[in-house]
Amino acid sequence: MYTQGLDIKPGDKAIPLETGSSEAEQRFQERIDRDERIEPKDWMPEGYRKTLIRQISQHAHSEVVGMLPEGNWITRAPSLRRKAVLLAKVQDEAGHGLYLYGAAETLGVSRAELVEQLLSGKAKYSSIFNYPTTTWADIGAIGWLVDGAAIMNQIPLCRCSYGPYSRAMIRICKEESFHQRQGYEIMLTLARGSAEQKAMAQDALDRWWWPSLMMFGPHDADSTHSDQSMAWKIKRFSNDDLRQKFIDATVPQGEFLGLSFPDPALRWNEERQSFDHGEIDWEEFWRVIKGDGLCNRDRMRARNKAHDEGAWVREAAAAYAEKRAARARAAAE
Ligand code: BYC
Repeated sequence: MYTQGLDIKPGDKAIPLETGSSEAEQRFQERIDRDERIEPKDWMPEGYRKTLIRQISQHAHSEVVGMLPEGNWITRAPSLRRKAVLLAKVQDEAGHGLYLYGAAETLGVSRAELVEQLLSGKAKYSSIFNYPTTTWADIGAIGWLVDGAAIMNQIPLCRCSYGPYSRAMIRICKEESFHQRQGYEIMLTLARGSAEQKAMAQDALDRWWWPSLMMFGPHDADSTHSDQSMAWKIKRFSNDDLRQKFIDATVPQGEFLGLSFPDPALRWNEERQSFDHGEIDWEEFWRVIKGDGLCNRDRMRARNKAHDEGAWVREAAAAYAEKRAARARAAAE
């Protein structure tokens, strides 16, 4: 989701609301207001470009780091079918990372620079991937809840004002939808299985519910970027609105599973036609984001190791590309 290299600290209203101070900015905002897509070669305010690089790269990093908790279960999936499906899902996440790095590159930043920001710990990625996957049911809970939250957050991004990001999101959302279903199917199988399997599903829901709600970001009042991102139509809904939509869609799914949610304040509000819920532990949210979650250090170690061990592949690919280019040059002479 983010490059801290851009120096925006939580709590800052760091990028000022554009007030149409220049003619170009005013024309830009008019294009946004008409729901036109902004393309890479179009003029854009520097703040718009930086906001997109921050969000798209944070998103790309999340996809790549997100492969780790699930990758942990590929060798221990309970059947060949489950293993094949999980492998495909984890490969999809790598693909999402690639589309998103590609979209960020259209804004004039290199992939190497973005990856360096992740590996050095400067860049943020989603808080959710700093929690451990301790049982097979966690793979079900991640698909159901984490991919479910991702879809709720990402469907509106298919209408994001920046063309390359919105187009990448269309394909990503289709794949996320398959991911969500495979997770729910695992939960359903466990919930209808033995008492021990049902207990495992309940335990996974207990551990993943609150972190999934944190994926939507801080309360609107504490969200640094929402106002400007909504004015630019990068974001179409606020963090709290999307979180509420996710709760309203997910609670009936949990009830169908016969599981209970770890929130005693969760109840249907007839007047609002929505679920009331308890307060998120924001202290935990900020602690995880700042690098002190259960798995932050492990995740960074694993990504750095993979990067170092992949150096020969990057070198070989660069040498091959150079050889082909030299051959093409020689043929053209
Ligand atoms: N975790 O002003 P706000 C996936 C940061 S991948 C970490 O509201 P914004 C999947 C935020 O960056 C899931 N940091 O920010 C993959 C900001 O810090 P800075 C990733 C968070 O950008 C594999 C500060 O808090 N999805 O689904 O307007 C397998 C203030 O927040 C988080 C995306 O990236 C967090 N949860 O709104 C399965 C979607 N929340 O930058 C699934 C695209 C907030 O000022 N991103 N922060 O230092 C977005 O939609 C938005 O960036 C957010 C945050 C809604 C997440």
